[in-house]
Amino acid sequence: MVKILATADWQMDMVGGSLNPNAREYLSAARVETIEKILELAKEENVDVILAAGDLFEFPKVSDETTDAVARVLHQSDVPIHAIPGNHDLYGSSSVWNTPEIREIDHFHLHNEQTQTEIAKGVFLHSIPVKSIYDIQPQDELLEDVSDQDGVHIVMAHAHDVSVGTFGGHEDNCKLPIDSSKVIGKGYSLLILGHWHSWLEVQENRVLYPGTHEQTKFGERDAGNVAIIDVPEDGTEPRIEKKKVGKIHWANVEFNCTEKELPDDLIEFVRNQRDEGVEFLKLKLIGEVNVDALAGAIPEAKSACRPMVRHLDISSDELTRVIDVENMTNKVDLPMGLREIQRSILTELENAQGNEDMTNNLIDELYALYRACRDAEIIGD
Ligand SMILES: [Mn+2]
Repeated sequence: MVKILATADWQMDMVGGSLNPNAREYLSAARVETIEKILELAKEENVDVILAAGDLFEFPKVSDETTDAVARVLHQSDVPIHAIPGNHDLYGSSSVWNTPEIREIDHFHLHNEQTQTEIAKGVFLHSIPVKSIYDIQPQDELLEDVSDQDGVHIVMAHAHDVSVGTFGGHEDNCKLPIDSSKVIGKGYSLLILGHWHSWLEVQENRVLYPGTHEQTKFGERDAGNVAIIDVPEDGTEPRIEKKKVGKIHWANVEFNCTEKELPDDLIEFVRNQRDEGVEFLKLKLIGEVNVDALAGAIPEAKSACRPMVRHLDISSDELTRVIDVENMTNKVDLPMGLREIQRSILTELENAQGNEDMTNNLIDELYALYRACRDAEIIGD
């Protein structure tokens, strides 16, 4: 029995552009810590070898800090690691792979050419590196049929599995096809793939995307895992076990504002998310709100909630605005003069229905007016 830990897509040095600067820093530190966790798990589980299926780095050349941090962590373990370059971290003389820091980690083996390595007695690893992001030759064609050969054969590649479906928007400019059913058909016991960030067992116990170790963005379905795999040396079916290693809990949820007490219900909702461990939260507001809620309660809720989590992204774009000028003029009791300004903004708002930009500007104006009145203690909170 050979025991493998499979991982991929560490994307070290990624920018995390949609996050605020603090969250970005937190995420980039977590990406290093989680590698440490992977290595601890490898030791605990007593694995023979770690397979890392490409895109370990976000770019072929990364910052000195990232190179140093990754090398430092990898030195904490002596479990052999076999890795391939993916489309993000192509091999080259000036690439991160060729820095002394990485090159001299003696248990780290980069396969920048297609190779066959005996990782245990009678167990062969076939590594297929990405050599060009424009490659459109199916990678399964690079593999010979091993059905009649002795031993157990495992493949590691960084590719898009066409047996799952079409390219559907994922890295459109970068095809890298492979047909996993053809790989298994050629007598290989196990195929470990990189490129997709969520865990996906394409063929039970045979074909796996372990996904990224630490989620990279909102919308990844099931990221933050590695696999522990037992591979029997007699060629019978391997056994894949999923292990959660990712640290950061991301959530992408909706909040329906219709008939809610605002801002309180919204604040309570975010507080509950935080209490459940969510650190990066993307919240889409839906339903109906009055314009005064949009100009008052919702901005208030946003300010109250922002410090509750490490990253908060609240979108109001899909809210339906209900504008009732009479009702609002009566509700917010402004002195003469200001009352006229309020009424004119509300009337313009009524007329701006359907014009997104103008509506947003007017709501900002209304919010500024209420804010100023509150600051001057003309109206209460
Ligand atoms: Mn990739």
